[in-house]
Amino acid sequence: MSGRFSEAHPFGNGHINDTFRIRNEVPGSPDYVLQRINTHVFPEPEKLMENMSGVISHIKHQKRYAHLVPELIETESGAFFVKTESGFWRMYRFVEGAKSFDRAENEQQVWEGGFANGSFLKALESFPIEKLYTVIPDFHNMVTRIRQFEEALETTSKERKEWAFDEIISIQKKKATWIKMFQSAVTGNIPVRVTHNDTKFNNVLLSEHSKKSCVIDLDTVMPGYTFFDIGDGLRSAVISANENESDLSLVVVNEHFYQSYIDGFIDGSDGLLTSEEKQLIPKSGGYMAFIMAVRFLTDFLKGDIYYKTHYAEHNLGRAKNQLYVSALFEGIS
Ligand code: ADP
Ligand code: GN1
Ligand code: MG
Repeated sequence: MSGRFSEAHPFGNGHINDTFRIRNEVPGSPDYVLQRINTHVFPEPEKLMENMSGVISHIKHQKRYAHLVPELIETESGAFFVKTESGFWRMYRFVEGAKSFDRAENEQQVWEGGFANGSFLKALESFPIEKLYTVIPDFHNMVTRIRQFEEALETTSKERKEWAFDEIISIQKKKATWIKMFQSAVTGNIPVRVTHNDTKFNNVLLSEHSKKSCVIDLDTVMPGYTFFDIGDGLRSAVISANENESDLSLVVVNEHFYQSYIDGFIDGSDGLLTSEEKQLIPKSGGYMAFIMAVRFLTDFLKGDIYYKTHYAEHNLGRAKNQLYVSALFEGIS
């Protein structure tokens, strides 16, 4: 770290952690990003930081991929986090000349997003997967997510159940299809890889330079399947409005973006994907949008305890949006 603290202000649109940009008042010295880890979501932050620092170091040691992850700042005692009364904190160097977008603006951005996420998998091909902790078990397991949804249905208030009536029915109608897809995918011949697991479009800082974007939000890096990362990218990068949009007439799949994301991802992953993994791509966007709907609705039924929300029906609106997106993808797969 270098320079002198000037000011700190809340930054970005993440749903989980508290993020601040730290301005540096010394010209030529970098800004920093300070984050308080959400320990409700991540009850074992030390393990998460061990995963994250290992993954970042592995990628930074490969010249070709060094730009792909942010630099974590070490404390004076050599740790990558600080635990204080106010929480569990970590810091990165601010990535200059790059920006995160909640919604893609053009095909090139979408391709770069796919390329960055595909490159991330390739860069971690040689990472010793057995060293990773599973930070959130069954994170994208549909069976588990449906079970959590059904438990929430049992304990929620009558009022919330009535509010969410249509979305509850939609999930009940489609759950068997997506459980089946999950089970046949994971019992098929697909490799377990080191995956990112949170490849939402705004978790890529798009660079001014092609193929130099940076993947952030590495909290959930753990063993997973490629279709999680492709699907999460598709559901968030190729739709004309993001998951917060409540006017569904604005929610449309851009088919050019769709193909660009896949092309970018495949180019970035540089020969890594097997034909079985490629076969899952057409279902992956629908799968990930549906699992997001289940998770948003579960959180709504539980009283909005997981995701940051800005108004009372926010999670319900996100669930409605993602159910709609999932159905749109089914229409084109
Ligand atoms: P959350 O887990 O809450 O989503 P993120 O790690 O995604 O938190 O960070 C939130 C936002 O902060 C990002 O969308 C991005 O805009 C910004 N951000 C995070 N890390 C950096 C960084 N190293 N450089 C620049 N911006 C960053
Ligand atoms: C959360 O941290 P953020 O906002 O990038 C969530 C993801 C969801 C996403 C939906 C740890 O991601 O799984 O896809 O919200 N992260 C965690 O917007 O639950
Ligand atoms: Mg994020």
